[in-house]
Amino acid sequence: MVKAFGKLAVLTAALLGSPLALAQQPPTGQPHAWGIDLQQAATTKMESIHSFHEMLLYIIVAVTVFVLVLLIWVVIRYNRRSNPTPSRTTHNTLIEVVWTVVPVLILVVIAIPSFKLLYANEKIPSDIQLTIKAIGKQWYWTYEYPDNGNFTFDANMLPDDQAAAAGQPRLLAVDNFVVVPEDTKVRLIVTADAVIHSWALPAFGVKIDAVPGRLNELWFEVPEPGIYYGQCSELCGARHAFMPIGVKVVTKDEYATWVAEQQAQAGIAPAPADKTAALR
Ligand SMILES: [Cu+2]
Repeated sequence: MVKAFGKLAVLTAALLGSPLALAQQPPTGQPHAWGIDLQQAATTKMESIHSFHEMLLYIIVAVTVFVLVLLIWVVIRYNRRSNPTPSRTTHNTLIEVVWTVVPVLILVVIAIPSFKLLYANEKIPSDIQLTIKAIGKQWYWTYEYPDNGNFTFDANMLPDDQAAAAGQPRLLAVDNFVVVPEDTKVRLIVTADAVIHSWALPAFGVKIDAVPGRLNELWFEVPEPGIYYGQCSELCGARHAFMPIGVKVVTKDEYATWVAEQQAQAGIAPAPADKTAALR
C-alpha cells in the first residue's frame, strides 16, 4: 500500500512536472530527495520488515477511518439541535465487551507476526560463512576480518568535496567500505571502545547497539552486489552524525582479490585455512 501510494505520488508528480518526478529509488538503497516509503530492501530480512510494515499500515488506516466515521456520526447525529433530549444510558455490557475484546484481538493479530519476525531476525544461522567485527569509536568505525588473517582498517566519513569527487553521497561517503561477498551469510560482531554507538543499515534491515565491553551480533546475506549505506544510530557525541557505514557487496572473486590486497598491505601471509577459499 505504501508502495502504491509512493508510485501514485511519483506518477502524479511526473504528470504535474514537480520535483517529485525525480523521486525514483536509487539502485544502491540509500536515502534520496523526495523519498517516500522505507528504503528499498536488499535482503530477505528487510523484505519481511516491509511486509510487516504494510500489514500494520492497513490496520492503522482501518482503525483511523473507523474512529473518524464514528466521530463524524456522533457530531452530526447527536448534536444539541438534532438530539435535544440526550439518552441517559450509562452502561451497555455488550458494547463494553466488544470494545475490549476487539482491540485485544487486533493486538494479538499484530503481535504474532511481530514476534515471529523479531525471533527470525534475531537468530544467527548456524551456517555462517564469514565473520567480521565492527568497533564503534568516536567518531568512526574500525573493522576487523578475523576469518582472513585479522587485517583491520578504519572507516571515516569523506568530507563533502572528496565525497563528490568519489561519486558518493554527502555525509554517507566513506574512505573505506566494509567489503563482503554476495550470497554469503555474514555475521557482524559489534562492540565499541568508549561510548555506545549503533551499527544500522536500513536496506539490510539490521540495527544493533555497539556497547563497550560487550559483543553483540547480527547477520545478513545480500544477493545483489552494490553499495549500501547506513549510519551510527545511537547518539554518541559531537560527531555522531558523521560516522556513516558503507558496505560494498561484491562477487566472490572480487572479494578474494580484495582480501589478498588487504593481506598484502597488512603483511599477512594468506593462511592455509583461509576462509576465502571456501567462499569461492
Ligand atoms: Cu553515534
